[in-house]
Amino acid sequence: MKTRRKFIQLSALGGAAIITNTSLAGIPEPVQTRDLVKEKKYPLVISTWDHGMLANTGAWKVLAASGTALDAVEQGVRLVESDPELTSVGYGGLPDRDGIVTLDACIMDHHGNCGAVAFLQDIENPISVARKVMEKTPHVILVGEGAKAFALEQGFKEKDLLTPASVEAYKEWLKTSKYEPVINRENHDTIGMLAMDHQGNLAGSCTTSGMAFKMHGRVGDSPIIGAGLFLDNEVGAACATGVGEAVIKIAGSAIVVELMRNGRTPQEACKEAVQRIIKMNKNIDQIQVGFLAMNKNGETGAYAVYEGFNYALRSKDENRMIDAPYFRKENQ
Ligand code: SD4
Repeated sequence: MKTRRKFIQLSALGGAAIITNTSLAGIPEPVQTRDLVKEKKYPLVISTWDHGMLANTGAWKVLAASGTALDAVEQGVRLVESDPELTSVGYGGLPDRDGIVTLDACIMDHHGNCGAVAFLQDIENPISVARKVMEKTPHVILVGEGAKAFALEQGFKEKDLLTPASVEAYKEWLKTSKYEPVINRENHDTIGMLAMDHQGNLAGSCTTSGMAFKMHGRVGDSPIIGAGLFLDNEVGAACATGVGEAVIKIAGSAIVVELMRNGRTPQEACKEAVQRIIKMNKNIDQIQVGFLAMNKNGETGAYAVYEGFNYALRSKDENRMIDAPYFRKENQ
């Protein structure tokens, strides 16, 4: 075991230290060089798309006050769920092909506890219901009427989630759609959020109104642990955005975390997961998927099929948007 005195000597070398070994002849030999004093990069929060900036302000309030990553990822995405201007999440989210707003969300903590709701209606903040599922029930996922009844029982208020703008968009869609649900590249903007708190613990959340004008009853990747969100507190965390069907088929976020476990950086892991999606989908022309990841060192990365995916990062030093690398340009 390293003694305190030895540790101080090594630290005094200024970060990069030479670890020595004693040879048979008794002569110390350098055997490796490494950074002993890693700069602490957390607390830290990242989240998908432009609305990630708004979400990060909520999460940062919690993290800066030494709150937990779990509270941060809940409070952060609630702001996006409650914003009527944002048409892909919560209140104001675009409805399904029957004109009904149905919401999917999940949340996960550093112990691997998780909760989710799917096909939830008339409740503004599905992420908070997902957290209650995690904390107050022996289950992981509640759906539809059961999820709503549970939410009401927990004190959530019923609310009409349609806004004048989303009703207008639905009427426009009806004019040309022939009631056909479509998979296309425009159907994205789920908010996925990953945070690491002062303790170095991870948590994640993911919430969406899903693919606009989807079939009634359709559930995407966002509330599915392992698809839309996954984390392992020893390794890192990942979340997904884009066409949920494609993400589910490769267990997307779980794969990204496993790739990081095997030594990939967050960006390399996201890139490899995207490559799998490209390989398995003949109709990739219509499929945008982006992955976002963070490892336990506080390194972050992302990758997407198409140009245009970005994420927001907030730490003590930074508050900015970062463009994700991609395989294809928008006009391809
Ligand atoms: C889904 N992944 O329901 C979601 C859609 C989305 O950004 O908006 N993702 O498939």
